[in-house]
Amino acid sequence: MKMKKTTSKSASNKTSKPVKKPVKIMKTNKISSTPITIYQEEKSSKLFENSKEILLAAVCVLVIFYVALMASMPRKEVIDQMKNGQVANEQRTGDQTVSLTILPEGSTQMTQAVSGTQQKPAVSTMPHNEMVAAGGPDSTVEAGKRLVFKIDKFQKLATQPLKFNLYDEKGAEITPDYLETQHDYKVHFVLVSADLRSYQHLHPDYRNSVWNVSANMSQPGSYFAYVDIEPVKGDAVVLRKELVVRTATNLKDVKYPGLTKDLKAIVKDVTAVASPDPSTLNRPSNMNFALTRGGKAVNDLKPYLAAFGHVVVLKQGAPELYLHLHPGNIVDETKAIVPFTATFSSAGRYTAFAEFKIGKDVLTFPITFDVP
Ligand SMILES: [Cu+2]
Repeated sequence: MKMKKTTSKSASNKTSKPVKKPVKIMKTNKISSTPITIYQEEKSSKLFENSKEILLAAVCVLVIFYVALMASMPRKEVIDQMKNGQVANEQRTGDQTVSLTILPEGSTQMTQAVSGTQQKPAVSTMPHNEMVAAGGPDSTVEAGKRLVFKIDKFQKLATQPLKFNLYDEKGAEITPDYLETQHDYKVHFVLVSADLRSYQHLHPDYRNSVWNVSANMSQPGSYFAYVDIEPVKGDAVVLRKELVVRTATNLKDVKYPGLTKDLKAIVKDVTAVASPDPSTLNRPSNMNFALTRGGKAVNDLKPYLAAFGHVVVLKQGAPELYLHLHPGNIVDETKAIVPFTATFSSAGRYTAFAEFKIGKDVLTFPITFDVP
C-alpha cells in the first residue's frame, strides 16, 4: 500500500529552539491607550510559543492518526486507484493482468491477436472486452488434454473433492511457480452445471502435487469446469473439462433458464439490473449492472478479487463460449452502476453470472438475456 510521505520526523525539532523573553514591555504602561495592546501582544506572543508546541503535538497526533488510518483502511485507496483505472500492485502482488484470455483450441490467429493486445498490462481493471474484441468475441475455450482430473465421473450427489493437474502445450505440468497471480489467485475455477442453473467460482489449492477444490455437485448431470490461468510464460488461457455426475447431460435436452424478466435478479436484499446492449455483433457493447437495495443504489459495493465485479457470460448450449468480464472505471460510485463491455460474435441466448461484493457478502446474480 502506498503511504503518504508525510511523517512526523521533523515535527519535534523545533521545540528545542530557545525562547526569547519579551523585554520590558511594561515600560509603556504609562501611556494609557497602548499598554493593553502591548500587554496583549506580550500575552499573545507567549501564547503563541505555547500554542506552537500544542500545534506541533497536534500535527504529530494527526500524522500518526492518518498513518494508522491509512494502514488499517487500504480499501479506500484501492477504490481510488480502481477509479483511476489502476490496481494496487503494491498490495496485490502480481495482480497486473486481466484474468482471462479466451483461446480456441489450436487457433494461432487468436493467440496472436490476444498476445498482441494483452502484453501483461500494468492495469487490470480494464474491461476484458478489449482483449476479447481483439482476439475475437465470445470465443471457444480450450478443452482437453491440458486440464486433467483425477476423477471426472461421480456417483454421489454431494460436494465433491476435485483434484486436477494442469499442463502446458508441451505436456509439462503447470505448478503454482509457473503461474502468475491474477485477481488475487493463481487459479480461478468456475464450475457451471450444464443447465446453467448452478454456478460456482472457486480457488483451488495446490497440495500433494495436485490442485484441490471442493465443489457442490449435488445434481445429476454434466458440469463444465473452466480453469483460468496465466502462465508465467505465455498467454492467459481458459481450459475446460466436462465433469459428470451419474449421467452426462445431452445439451439438446437441457431446459435452460428463460429470459430474465426485466433483466433483474434479486439476491438477498440486493437487486441487480443488467442493461446489455449487444446491438452489434463483433463489436464491444456496453453491459452495465445497476445495484440497488430498497430502491436506492447500494452504498457498500466493495472490490472483490481486485475488481468491482466479475461477470461470467455463457452461451446456452455452447459451453465452449465463455466470457469473463471485469468493469472499467466506475464513474460514480454512489450510483452503484458497474460498467462492463462485452463482444458477442453470435446471436442467441446467454446467461451472465455477475458477482459483486456487497457489504460482507459476495452475491452472484444470474441474468439471462438475448443477443439478437
Ligand atoms: Cu473476474
